[in-house]
Amino acid sequence: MRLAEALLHALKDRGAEAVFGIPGDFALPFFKVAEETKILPLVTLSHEPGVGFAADAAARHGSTLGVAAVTYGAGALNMVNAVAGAYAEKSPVVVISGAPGTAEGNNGLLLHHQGRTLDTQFRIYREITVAQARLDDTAKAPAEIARVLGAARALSRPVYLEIPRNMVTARVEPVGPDPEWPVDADALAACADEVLARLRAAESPVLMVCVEVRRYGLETKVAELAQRLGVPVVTSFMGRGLLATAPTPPLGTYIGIAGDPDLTRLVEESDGLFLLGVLLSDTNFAVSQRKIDLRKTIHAFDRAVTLGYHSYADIPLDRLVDALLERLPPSSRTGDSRGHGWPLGLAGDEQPIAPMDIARGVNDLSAAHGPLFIASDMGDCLFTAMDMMDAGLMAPGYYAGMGFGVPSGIGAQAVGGGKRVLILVGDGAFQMTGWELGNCRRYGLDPIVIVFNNASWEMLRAFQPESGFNDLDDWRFADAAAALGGDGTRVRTRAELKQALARAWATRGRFQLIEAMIPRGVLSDTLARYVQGHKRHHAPPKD
Ligand code: S1T
Ligand code: MG
Repeated sequence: MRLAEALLHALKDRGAEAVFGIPGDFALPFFKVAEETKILPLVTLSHEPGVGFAADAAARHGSTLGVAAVTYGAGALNMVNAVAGAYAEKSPVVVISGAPGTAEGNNGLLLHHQGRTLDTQFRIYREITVAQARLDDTAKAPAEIARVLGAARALSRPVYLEIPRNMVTARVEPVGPDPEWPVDADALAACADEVLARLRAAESPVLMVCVEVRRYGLETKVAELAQRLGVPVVTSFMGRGLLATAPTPPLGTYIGIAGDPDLTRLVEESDGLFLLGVLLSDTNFAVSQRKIDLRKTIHAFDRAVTLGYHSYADIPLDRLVDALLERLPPSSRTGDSRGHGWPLGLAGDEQPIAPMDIARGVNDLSAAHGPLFIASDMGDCLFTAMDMMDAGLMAPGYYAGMGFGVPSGIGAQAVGGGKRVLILVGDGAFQMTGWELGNCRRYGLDPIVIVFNNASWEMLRAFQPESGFNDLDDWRFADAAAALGGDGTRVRTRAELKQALARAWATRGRFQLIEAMIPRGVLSDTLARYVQGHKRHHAPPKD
């Protein structure tokens, strides 16, 4: 079969659900095969950062591979930030880049889209992907594809494939299965025994879950594990949204000083904290009320399990969870569930809108109609989301890059069987990638988009209130919605917000944009506490 077909079949066999992309002349042959064979649906967007975010979102949403296809140079290099974010947050995005044909570099001319040398792009991507291949050899291509996709799946990080344009239709054998990754069964058994012994010896064990649990598709098993262990479950900040639809959802999200004080105490006073798939990042742990002694935790991450002062290598998370389940009898115990009620009851009055009002309004509708999957950008919208019911949440909670919200929501709905997604985004982030909404109509997508418009880079203002550059202009995003194929409403009061939310929930078939005007300086409670916590940690020394 043709090389591009072999690759597309390999992606589909491994669970990929769509190809997101923007073509260019070096990528036209690949896009032609993708469109004509229909092996995977092709979703084109407007700007490569959006392509990267949408592919990342598809990976996060389906616990599978996401696919981003771009052209050489101008396209691929335009997507670097999104792929770096996927690397940081462990999302297995497969970057497929078109490239000059195998003999095109030989005639002495510089080629368009060439940065420094013809290898520049490959070398840049080597830094932000875990495996790479240039598919320039028909005999080797199938094994190279299996090796690279295998690495994406085993390590749950991005990978890079470059296809010289004359190779797209070259004949190759089909792609075989992923190569095996070594696991020492004895080490796995010893590790599982030791983890259980540690947990049993603890007086107040706690299980914290984070993104790897979702990346490896382990939510159902981990919910079962928590029940059998009989330990309370919390998510990290980055893991927010995990197990949201489990029979016993987590108690809540650990955000140190910014979060629920009881939950913070539970985590920080635990003598058996089991960090399952947890990123040890500043966003997850820097705002601790009391410093957590990480040497006393059990930490499973990146195929290693660390207990105190020693580590087991080559322990995949799924194998660890299986080994723990094998050692524990089923339990009929029902665990502690989210005890703290969600804020409900948005008042329909003439007061201006604060972020918490948006949480209330969303929760009122979620309580009535069932919660939606949430895609959030960085900004106060993400901190506000900590008070929202969700059916899963994705956000750049660690990498903290802006621009993720809108395209990731589009990506999630594109692969989610049409299930509606709620997108939360600040005005600053909307300025970056909000235009991608113009692609919803072509693909029949109808997300609900709430723009937290404070005409401000408000998070930055919170850290540095004296700087005038954080004042943004008022862009009137709602007015642009109709031109982009959706409906837009700008709201200033809680009554208007309530009405707009109800209308958005009731209207299907077009994206619904609610531009919620929030006065500058008004933060969610969580962000206000988070900023205080950070300022305390990073305060300059007193003379
Ligand atoms: N550029 C990109 C791509 N990502 C970033 N996170 C930043 C810059 C820095 C930055 C923040 S927060 C923030 C910026 C510019 C302001 C966000 O403004 P807006 O989207 O309107 O949200 P809000 O007003 O709620 O803050 C971070 C975290 O470093
Ligand atoms: Mg803002």
